Formats: sequence, structure tokens, C-alpha cells
Amino acid sequence: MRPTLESYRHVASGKVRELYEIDADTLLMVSTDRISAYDHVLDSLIPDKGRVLTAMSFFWFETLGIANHLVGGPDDPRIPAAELGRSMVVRKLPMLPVECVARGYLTGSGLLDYRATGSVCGISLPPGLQEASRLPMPIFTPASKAAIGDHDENIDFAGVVERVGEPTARALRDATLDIYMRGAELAASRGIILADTKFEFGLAPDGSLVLADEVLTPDSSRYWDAGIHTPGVVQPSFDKQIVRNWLTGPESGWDRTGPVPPPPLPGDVVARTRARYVEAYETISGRSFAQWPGGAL
Ligand code: PZK
Repeated sequence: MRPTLESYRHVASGKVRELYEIDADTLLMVSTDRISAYDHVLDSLIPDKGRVLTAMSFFWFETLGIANHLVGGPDDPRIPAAELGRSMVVRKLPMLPVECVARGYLTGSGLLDYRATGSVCGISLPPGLQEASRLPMPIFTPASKAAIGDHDENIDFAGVVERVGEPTARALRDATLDIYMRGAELAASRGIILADTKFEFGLAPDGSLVLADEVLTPDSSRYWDAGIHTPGVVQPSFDKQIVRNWLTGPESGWDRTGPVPPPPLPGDVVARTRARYVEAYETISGRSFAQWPGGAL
């Protein structure tokens, strides 16, 4: 008999995820079907988004084969029936206070920093790079974790050393670049660009790094279609572009620069976005989403 979610203490909310305490050593991380766009969490849910992202994290944890915070599979008996397929049972760890970002392409805050200074997180880049340019080599661009609603602030490597000490800072940089390169290579073999991604690490009792949080999901990464990659213009998001196009198009009547929250999405936009998440999972993993726990039956 599976427990109910109400039997666990709620410990934290993210924009689209919820964290519960199972016991002193164990947490339940639940990915919801919420979706954010333009810094708003939308009123509309994307059915199965939480299960798809959870399936992707499990795929990557398994494929990477490195120390991670999982302590059970997707059908662990501690997962409530209603949360099956969208939950991870994880080891409660002391978390390192650094967002570990790797970038292979220039966009977002990296591009803004480059335009202002010619560098990103203290790493000098060649002149002439543009939106969505591939970088000469992947770079470690850490950020300090901001409160919910605020944006993380990019920091340089010395800032990481201040926060965690030099040996751990070096280990974080090496692990972040190594995992990014492995993920990007696999994605590239399936026609998808992994432009950048963010990892979070905890510490094992012996001081070694443990890969935590969600891994290489579309919420923690930028995935682009390699077939249409065009430097110089903002790339469509593999997963969210249908939502963004509708929200910023004439149909929505929404002004993303104004104070008004976004309107609910039309049913066809929801359905096409759901299909896009499933496509991302199946393309990257080579697995069928129909087999993932928590589906019908
Ligand atoms: C932990 N978050 C982020 C916030 C979420 C997730 N293994 C761990 N041990 C202790 N703490 C965390 C983890 C992990 N991963 C993760 N905050 C704490 C977060 C809100 C909802 F689902």
C-alpha cells in the first residue's frame, strides 16, 4: 500500500517542482505539470510534463553512471500512487551553494555579459561572437543561487572558491564540463543541440561530489534543433517555443512587458507542447514514453 503525499512534510516549492521529506535522510522531489514562460508560471498545465522531465532525469542519471542522489527507481514504494512517474526519491545531502552552469553556445545571460565585457564569468572570449554562436570550447559559468523569483547572478571562478574552497571549486568545474560534454555529444548524435545546462551538487559524507537536482532536462537546459541552428538569431526552444510563440503572437492579447500575468493557453497549444516534451524525451533517450510509470492503467 503506497503512502499518500499528505503523509510527508512539504519542505520547499520551486517554480514547477515540490520537495517533501520522507524521513531524516530522504526527500521526495515531485515534478509537476506546471510550465513557466517569460518568468511567469502559467495557469495552464502541460499534461505529463512532470513525468517526461522525471523520465529524462532518470535516463541521464543512468546513462552518466556517476555518483548521484537517487536512492530508488521511478516506482519506489515510497512514492505515492498519485505521484508515480513524476517523482524521485533522493538522499538528503548538504547542497553546495553554487549553480554549476556549462555553456557550449552563447545566449541568455552569457550573451549579455559578453556584450558588456567581452567575458562570461571571468572567461575572456574571442571577438565577433553573436547570439547562439558555438563557443570555441565549453565553458564553466557558475552562478550564485538567488531567492525564488530572482535571477541567479553569474560569478567568476574565484567566487566559487570563496563559497566552497579551491579543491571543491575545481571538482565542480571539472564535473560540470565533463557531464555537459557527454550530454551534448549524445544529444548531437540525435540531432539536438544542448546549448547550455545547469547542475546542482551535494556533498557525500566523504566530501566527494554527488550530482543532485534534475539533470539535463529541458527546464535545466536549453535544447535546440540542430537542423535549424542559425547563429545571429535567438534559437527556438525545442520544448517551449510553441508556448512562447502563442504568448507573444496576436492571438493572446498579452503584453509581456506589462504588469498583467499571461492568459491561459488554448487547448491545441497545450496538446502540441505536450507532444514536444514527449518527442524530446523519446529522441534523446531512444526510449518509448508509453512505457514510463504513472501512465494510464
Ligand atoms: C534540495 N532543492 C531545490 C527546491 C524542488 C527542488 N538531494 C538533496 N538534498 C537536500 N536538498 C536538496 C536536494 C536535491 N536535489 C534541492 N532544494 C534542496 C528544490 C524546490 C523544489 F523540487
